[in-house]
Order: sequence, then C-alpha cells, then structure tokens
Amino acid sequence: MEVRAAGLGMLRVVCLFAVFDAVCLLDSGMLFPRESPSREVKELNGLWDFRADDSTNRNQSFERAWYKKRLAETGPVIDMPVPASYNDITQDAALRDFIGWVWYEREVVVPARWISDEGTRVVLRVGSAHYFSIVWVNGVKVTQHAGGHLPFEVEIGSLIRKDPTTPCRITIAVNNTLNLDTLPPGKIQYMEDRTKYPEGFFVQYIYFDFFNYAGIHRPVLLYTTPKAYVDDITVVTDFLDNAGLVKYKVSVQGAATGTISVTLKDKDGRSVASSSKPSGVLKVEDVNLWWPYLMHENPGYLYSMEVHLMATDGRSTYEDMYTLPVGIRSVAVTSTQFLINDKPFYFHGVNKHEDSDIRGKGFDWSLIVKDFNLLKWMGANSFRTSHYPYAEEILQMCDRHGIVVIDECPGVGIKDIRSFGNASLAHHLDVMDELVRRDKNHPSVVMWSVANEPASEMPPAEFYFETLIKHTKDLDPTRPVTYITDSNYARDKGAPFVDVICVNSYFSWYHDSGHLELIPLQLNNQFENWYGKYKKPIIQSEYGADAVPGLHSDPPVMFTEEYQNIVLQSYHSVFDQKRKQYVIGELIWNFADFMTVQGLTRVVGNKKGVFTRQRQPKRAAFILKERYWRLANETGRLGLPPSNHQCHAVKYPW
Ligand code: GCB
Repeated sequence: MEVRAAGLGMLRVVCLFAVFDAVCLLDSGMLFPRESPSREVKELNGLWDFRADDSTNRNQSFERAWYKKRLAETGPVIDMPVPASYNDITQDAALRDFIGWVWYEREVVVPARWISDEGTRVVLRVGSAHYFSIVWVNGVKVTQHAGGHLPFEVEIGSLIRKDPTTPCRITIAVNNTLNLDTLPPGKIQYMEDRTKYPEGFFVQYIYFDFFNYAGIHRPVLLYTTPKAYVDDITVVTDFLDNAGLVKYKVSVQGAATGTISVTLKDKDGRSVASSSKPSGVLKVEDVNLWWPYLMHENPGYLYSMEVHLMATDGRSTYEDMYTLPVGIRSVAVTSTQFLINDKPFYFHGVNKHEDSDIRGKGFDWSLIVKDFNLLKWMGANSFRTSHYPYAEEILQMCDRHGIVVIDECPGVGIKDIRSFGNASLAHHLDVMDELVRRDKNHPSVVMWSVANEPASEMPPAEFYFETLIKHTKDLDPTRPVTYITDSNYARDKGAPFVDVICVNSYFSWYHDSGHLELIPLQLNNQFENWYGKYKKPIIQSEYGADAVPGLHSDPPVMFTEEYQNIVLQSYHSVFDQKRKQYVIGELIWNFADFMTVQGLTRVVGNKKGVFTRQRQPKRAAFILKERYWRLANETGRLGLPPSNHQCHAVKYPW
C-alpha cells in the first residue's frame, strides 16, 4: 500500500470516527438473515395460493375478512410463485394491469423444536413486497409495512406456540396503489365521462418510466435467533498507513447483561483482530483494503466479523453468533474528485432495473449472476440502483466482486407539488432510515441517492432537500449524498446540499431529436454551467438513446442501433475532455431494456438498454466494453492488459 500524508490521514480518521456515535437508526436492526450455529433459516419461496380482490370497491376482501380462513375457502385461488411479480405470470391482461389488493397464502410446517423451545425467537421476514403489505398468521394480524423495496419482519413465536397442533398459515395482502405521499408517488383517477368509461373505471397515474410491477418480489423466510440476540451491528472503516481500522458497535436485544466477543478474520479464517467490548475499534495490521473491480488485482476483499454473545436473563443462558462480511475502505469527495482509499475513482458503469421477462421485478439468482457476468465482461466498475433499493443479495454480490454502488431510494417521480408536503417528507425520511439501516455496512455502497429527477425547480424543493439530505448525513456521516437532477443548473433548488452533482441528459433525443451534431456543444455547456456554479464533481448519471435491436440505418435515424452508437460516442468525446477536470463518472441509461407502461414513446418497453431484456448485446454493448476496459487501464491504475482478466475474451490493440 502506498504511504500517504500521515497527518491528513489521521485527521480524517479522527473526524470520521468522532461522528460515528451520531449514527442513530430505527429502534431495531435489520441484519440480513444468516445461518450460524445459533440461527436457522427456512425459506418459504415457491408456490403460494393467490387471489386478487377485483371487487368494484376493491375492498371486499377486508369486508369478508379473507385472512380469517383459508384463502381457497373465500373463492378461486391460483398458483403464484414467490418471489415474482404477479403481473406477467398469467394470460390475463386484467391481472397484469391490476391495481388494488392481492392476497397470498401459504401453510408452513414449523420445526417442532422451534415451537417447543421457548428460548427461540421465530421471525417472519419479507425481503420486499410492493407496495403496502399486511401480514396475518393464523388469522391474527402481525405486522404491516409501507414501501415496496425494503424488508420488514416480525417475531411470531408466541403466536405459533398458542396451538402447536395447527399448521402455521401465513397470509399476506399486498396493494400496489400509489398516492401522492408514497415513494414513488402516483395518483388514482376515476373517469367520470360515461360515454367513454364504464362506472367505476379508474387509472393509476405514475410519474416514472418503469412498469409498476407488484407482488412479493423478494424471498420470504422464517429464521430463528435465541431470545437474547445480536440485533444490529454497525461498522465504519478507514485505514492509516498500512493498518486497517474498523470501528464497530453491536447492539443486543432480549437481555440486560451479557458478554460479547468480536473477532475479525481474514479470508483464510485467521484472526486478525479481536475485542470483548460491544463497541470499539479493531486494528488490522497489513490490511487488505477493499478495492473496486479493475482498480486492483484482488478486488472486493472481505474480512468476516464474528460476533459472539453470551447473555442471561436470570433463569436461562443464551448464546448467539452472527457473522458480518466487512470490507475496509475509505470514501471521500473533493471539489473535483471521488476518492476510494485516497485514490481517484472514475465511475464507468451502468444504471439498472430489477426487471426481466415473466418474473418482472421478482428476485432471481440466475438473472443476478448473469448480470454480474455481463457487467464484468463489459468492464463496468459501478452501477446506480435506479430507481429504488435493490435486493440485499445484489449488494452482497457487489461487495464480493468490487462493484461500486450508488444506492438510490425510491424517490422517483416527485413531480406534483403536493408530493413535497409534510406527509411525503416524513415518509421519505422514514424510507431513508430503513435504507441506511439495511445497507450501511456494505463496502460497495459509496454514496446515497435520495431521489431521481424530482421537480427540483419548485420552491418547496429547497426545504425538502435540505431536510432530507441533512437527515441522511446525520444517519450516515461517512458517505456522500446526492440526488439525480434533470433540472437546469440555474433553477435547481437542491444542488447546494448535495456532495456530488448527478445530471441526467438526453441531448438529440427528447429535444433536438435527430440532431446528433448538437451533442458536444450542449453537453460541454451542461458541464461548464454546473461546475461553474457549484464547484462540485459531476457524474453523468444518465445518457443514452432507444435502439430497437436489429433496426439499422446509415446515416443513423432514431431507434436504430447506429443512432444509439453515435449518441454514446458523441457523449464519450466530451467525457474524455472533462474527466481530466471535474467529471468523475458516466453511467449509461440503461444496462438492459426494461418494461414500462404502454405509451406512444415506448416500443414494448424502454429500449435504451445496451443489452436486450433477454441480456443479449446490442452493438452499443461492444462500444461500451471497449471504452470501459480502456478507462480501466487509464483511470483504474490497473496497468494490466485486458487479457489478464478471465471475463475479457476479446483483445484490443492498446
Ligand atoms: C430519465 C429517467 C429514467 C427514464 C429515462 C428515459 O431521465 O430517470 O427513469 O427511463 O430518462 O429513458 O426516458
């Protein structure tokens, strides 16, 4: 590791760790469920019974209390896979476009020991369900949750112990209706013109450009912990010379007293630091830092932090073990650079969606692994979780592979002035609490994005973003915060509060259509104006053009692969000038084609992907691949020919 200015490094460590104690999240933690000698996990994925409440008032299921009996006794049910969006599973257009409550139900066999052992907590956890969810166990309501992209959980041990002979019936009702205070916001409009619309006809308006897929999108599971358990762990990392520093805090629930031991192990299982305090700093000599992909020969290095709790409540003793992967790295922003481990980091990556054929936004390991292989193949070192938090398993992949993440909350489509009101802001703050609580320990997450393209020119945006960004920094003082703007630099009200300016622009597409020759001039001015006004580093957080795969024309016209290529190349020539100054990244819109609502500007979805929805490359993917590998060699300090990388099959002449 290189030696750096020791005084400055020390100052940063002191400042970073001093603010650590300010981190104050929700009442309880949200550790990812992992098996350990003291914890078991039982996945409830697979087929569930399913029924949509298509009554005219969309409320019959509650009037008739469907949760009280087996769903099949309330009416006809169908098979529904979990996790998956329900929209594209059947041949029924009404279910594809359904707005309202849908019901999922499944009976679960709970291991006898979980029931008989009063010292075991049994937790039901839903990775995510879009958007409102209510959960019953054996007809008793146990929890509810608002928000479609973050996990929620509830302890159900006492309930299933009431009558151990009855099977455990889990009922989950999910409603995808969006209103002006949800994230993302939406609006229901009833159509009154009886010459055009039948009685009760309504539409859901949304202000974002992806299909509002719904259902149980991520794994549902039961897991156990002892009655006294490790509830949360927070780590903040840095380094000084060749020593890694891991400041940590462990919180415990279920016991007033107990002893904790913390051991940090390297990849080979060797202990490199340990402590017997619930909080403190672990020092790792000769540290292996966590490096991004293509910035180091050995990216994504993870230590394992083993936390061991022994606690007693007077009568019984409980032992709990939880292992957290920890990557040791630092993040900092200057007026012209983004630094990871004190080295300039240039984002050459993509924007994604959780989206694919049939399963919609449903979690799917095959898709995830394929996407990571494609990212590495094309030399992408980063992505933004446009426009909502992705599954935790995806962030774990990023940690392991060194893919850098801008972690975005679902604040997309805040366009109506009423969505800047108090109720919306309060919900937005809650969502940031939940997001930071879930993702704070991922080394891959280097920045929070609190919104995408809000109407940031509206007067209330100033107070809204000042409050939101300050709150996010209070939650996590260790990471920069941004939001993504498409507003004009002169009118944008939130930019004074962000650490990095992220700008989306679509020159020669949504305006000056067909005029590819204007891109350099307009893009150059965009950068100069934003930097001139704010003196903050800039990421081109979106740019691109639709291309229907297989459509060709020369000279290029819109929607052909050639047009998409020229758009990309025209942007790239400007990036190459500005990245030597203050542009710190470029994220293509989009990694892959994705589904949207039907409309005049969308041809079976948004076609700005450089891969098709089935993950086959368009010509643009090869252009990006060549560029990203070249950038990796220039900016990543890799100094290696691309052939040294197993994911890289084609040789280029540099
Ligand atoms: C944007 C949005 C993104 C859209 C994209 C487009 O600015 O942030 O959600 O899909 O433009 O293709 O119009």
